Amino acid sequence: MLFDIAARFAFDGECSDVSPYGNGHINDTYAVSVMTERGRLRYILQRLNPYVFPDRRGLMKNMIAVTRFLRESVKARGGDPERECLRLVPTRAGEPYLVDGNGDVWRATQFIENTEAYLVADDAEMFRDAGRAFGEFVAGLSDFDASTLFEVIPRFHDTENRYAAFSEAVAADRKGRLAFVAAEREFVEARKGDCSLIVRALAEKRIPVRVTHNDTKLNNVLIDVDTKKSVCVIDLDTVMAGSMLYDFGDGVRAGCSTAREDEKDLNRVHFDTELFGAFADGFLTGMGDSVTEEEIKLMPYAARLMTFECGMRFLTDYLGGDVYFKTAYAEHNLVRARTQFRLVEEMEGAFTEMQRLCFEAAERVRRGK
Ligand code: ADP
Ligand code: GN1
Ligand code: MG
Repeated sequence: MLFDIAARFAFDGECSDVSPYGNGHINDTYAVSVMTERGRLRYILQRLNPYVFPDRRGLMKNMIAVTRFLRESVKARGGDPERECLRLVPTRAGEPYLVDGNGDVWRATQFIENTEAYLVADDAEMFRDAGRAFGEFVAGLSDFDASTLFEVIPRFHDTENRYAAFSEAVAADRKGRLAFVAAEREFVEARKGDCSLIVRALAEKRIPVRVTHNDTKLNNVLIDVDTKKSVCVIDLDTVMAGSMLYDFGDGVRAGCSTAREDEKDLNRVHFDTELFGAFADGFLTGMGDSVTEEEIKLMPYAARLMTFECGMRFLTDYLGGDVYFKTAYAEHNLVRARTQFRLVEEMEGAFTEMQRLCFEAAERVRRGK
């Protein structure tokens, strides 16, 4: 069946292998190998998650428009568009993606070789450069008209909305799991007031609406295995109108931990301020001079809030029966929620230092280092 799907894409040769690939929580991702006269070539084949993305046609329209635009931005700055930008491989019928007999949507992209998606950064330099790539991504789309993008997941980073979903999951307690999460529930409820921070700043126009990635975890940028430089921002499913604070905050959430997102031993999970400073520096460097004072001021708050939001989403999914994120075992979402809350606690403790690091990074970038 997978070979039949793969055979419908205009790959450069006969498909010899299709294997599950990567660590994404949402789509079904496969690496496809094909034999060609020049040797083996690889592609990425993905079935888009129908539960998470009801409007997969809108999603693909966004991806097509965004990659087309980014390709030009990469060329304009003298980069290599084949490595620094995703390229969709059309179907043999000439369509940009495939809809199968079940209504499932499949897409294929060129495999960007000699890169890796990291779950944890090797060091601060690697993470600084990931920040640079995510910042450049936002800057590269600054002239893209945000109003032309479909809102693939409505109110995706509207944390008030996420809190409401959490409260509904608590009230429904669909799987009888509420009894196991008293401490986590209390943790979330004590921070209800934080949820308005970014939505309100956007609504009051204190910060600009930008085209943002919205899912800037470290493994959504491919890193060159030799140079350790970030080559290509991937996973464009959630590119929508948003705030740079979402991208900065989510990047910190995912990358400033000393452990993996699903580490069970919380003694290993710490918020690393050195990584935070490096990411802030990289991100602001990548964004260039378009960043505003208010955005800079809110960056440390956004880091805390995006981490809190993600923990709340994992907990909501745990209560709702693991219908959204892929899980490998029954407590997986709870384990993930706990790591996020541990990071939030530590960020609360380190908050003054985070503010200092952000302002220093902004100063450095302003002075051109
Ligand atoms: P998900 O939405 O499920 O996270 P992604 O689009 O992020 O799906 O893809 C999952 C993983 O597949 C990535 O983390 C990365 O390891 C790998 N991947 C995706 N696209 C490519 C590509 N074009 N080249 C190489 N690896 C890729
Ligand atoms: C999901 O798709 P992936 O695995 O890169 C999720 C993000 C979460 C992240 C947590 C569309 O990202 O929002 O922050 O898991 N993506 C979607 O690891 O919900
Ligand atoms: Mg991903």
